[in-house]
Parts: sequence; C-alpha cells; structure tokens
Amino acid sequence: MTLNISKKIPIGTRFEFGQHHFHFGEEIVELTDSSHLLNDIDALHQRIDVDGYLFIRGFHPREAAEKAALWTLQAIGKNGGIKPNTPVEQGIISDDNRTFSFFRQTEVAHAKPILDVVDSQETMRFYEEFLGGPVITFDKRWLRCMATGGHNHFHYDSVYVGRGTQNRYTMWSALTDINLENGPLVICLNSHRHNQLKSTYGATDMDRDLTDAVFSTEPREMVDKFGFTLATAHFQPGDVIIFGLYMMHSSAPNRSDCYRISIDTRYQLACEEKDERFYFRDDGTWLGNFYNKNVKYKPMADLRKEWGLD
Ligand SMILES: O=C(O)CCC(=O)C(=O)O
Ligand SMILES: [Fe+2]
Repeated sequence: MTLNISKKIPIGTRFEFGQHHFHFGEEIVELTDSSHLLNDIDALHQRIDVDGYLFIRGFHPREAAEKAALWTLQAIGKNGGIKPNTPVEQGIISDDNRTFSFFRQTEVAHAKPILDVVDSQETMRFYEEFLGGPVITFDKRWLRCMATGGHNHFHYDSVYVGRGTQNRYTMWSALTDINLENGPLVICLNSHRHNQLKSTYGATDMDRDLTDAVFSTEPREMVDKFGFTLATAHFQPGDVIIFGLYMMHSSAPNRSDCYRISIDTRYQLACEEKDERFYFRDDGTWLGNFYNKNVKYKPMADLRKEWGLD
C-alpha cells in the first residue's frame, strides 16, 4: 500500500481563491491530519466535536482511489471530454472545458471501482465503529469532475441533505491529486459552532422553504465579515475530510487543465431517520434536490437581511 505523506504547506504560501487570495498562516491554515487516530474512536469523537471535521490522509487505499479516478476519466473520455491524443489517465480537459457531474448516471457512479472506495468494507466498518451500529449510505453519490474554473460555493450540507437524523456525516474523498491549484475543498474553521448561522441559514431546507441554498460566493467575506479562518490541504487520492451537517465549505476554482475528481457521500445509523430524497424509489431513481418545478427560490441576499447576516 502506498502511504499518502505530504510536505507541510509553508507559512506565507499564497492561495488563489477566485478573485481573492489568502496567505497560509494568517487567514488560511492547513487541515490537521487525524490519520494516526484512525484506531482510536474516542479520540476521533473528541476531535470532531472540537474541530468539526476529521481530515484523514490515506483513508482509502490510494490504489483504489486511483482506479476510481481512471474509471471516471474513461467515462469522461466516452463523452468527448478528454483532450484528443492525450493519455486518458492524465485527465487533460478537452477544448470545450465541460465539468462533469455523474450524479444520476449510476452506470458510472455506482460501478465497482467507485463503490470499492466509498462503500468498501473498510469504509462501512469505520462508520459502524464511529457511529456505534449498522450504517447506511445514500443511494445518491456526488461524483464531481471539475473542468478549469469549476468549483462550488459556501454552504452547509444541512440545507441540501439535512432531513431526518442530524447525526449524519459527509465524507469528501479526493480521487485525483488535488493541490492548491486544482480546486481543493476549503472549510471554515469553527463554523460548526456559529449559532446564529446554524439557527438561521442552517435551519433552512431549500426544497421545503424554496430558499437559495448557497450562503456565499465570496470567500473574502467568510474571513473578513464572519471571522472564519479557512482550512485546506494538498489532497492525494484516497484522502478524505469527514464533517457534519453544519460545517461551512466550498471549493476553490480549478486552475489547472486537468480534471479535479472527488466524490462526496453521506453515512448515518441505519436505525435513524433517513432523508428520503436520496434513496431509490420503485422506479430506480431518487427525488434529489430541486424537485419543485416552476418555482422561485427566495434570494439569499433577502434572507440574509432578514437574519441580520448581510
Ligand atoms: O467537491 C466540492 O467542490 C463540493 C463538495 C461538497 O459540497 C461536499 O462534499 O459536501
Ligand atoms: Fe457540501
């Protein structure tokens, strides 16, 4: 097995985040690796209670994550997304620069190379021990392949996937090498303890309340207005971040010419209430988000005024 070891990001390193930039050691820091605690469930609980996340390098065997990435790149290749005359495994983006989200394409996202990572015996056993009983994972899995410029915006997962038990964890798994240029996931430290955000924005259900789901598209305000320190890392295939429903996170735009591939999946106790939107129905599909058609979502700017968070 290959160990994922990474050199520390030097203090002062500049991090480009869209129109903004931040320097390591001041407004952005490196995530704390908890991989040495993997066999100490009590220590992991303490850490996630305090920090709101677990960053575990090499949680998945690197080889399995690489196989999943290659499988995904082959699917992209079949859709014309790989630059002609380049090896598919390099993941070089073709000129039309399309971001691929294999969310509903179960022939890709539920294939063996993917489930061998996110539904592996080791993964499920980890959550059984971590949560203390039999566990389930959503049928929906978010397999994301960001082209150049592709990224997400700041949100709590509660707003999208927060029905039923609150004792549910997101696992974001890097399948390719995702360094500071490739659009890494960025979290806002201590956002899991921001009571005003949690009780206002965090309490919305975008499909029930018909509210915009993205809290902010501006990384600068997360630091300057909300006082958060950002945290990220240079991720290698198989590295994961695990966090609860109330951890503000985003990704930076991919600044490279290679696909940035990750998958995010959710785990909870089987005996606790599910979020039914993300499980197969009889017709073999799930409902998902945005199922209300021809509706208007209340703008986040208006909501933020109401909440006193503008
Ligand atoms: O990969 C991304 O850019 C976003 C991931 C995300 O929102 C999640 O893991 O919950
Ligand atoms: Fe998310």
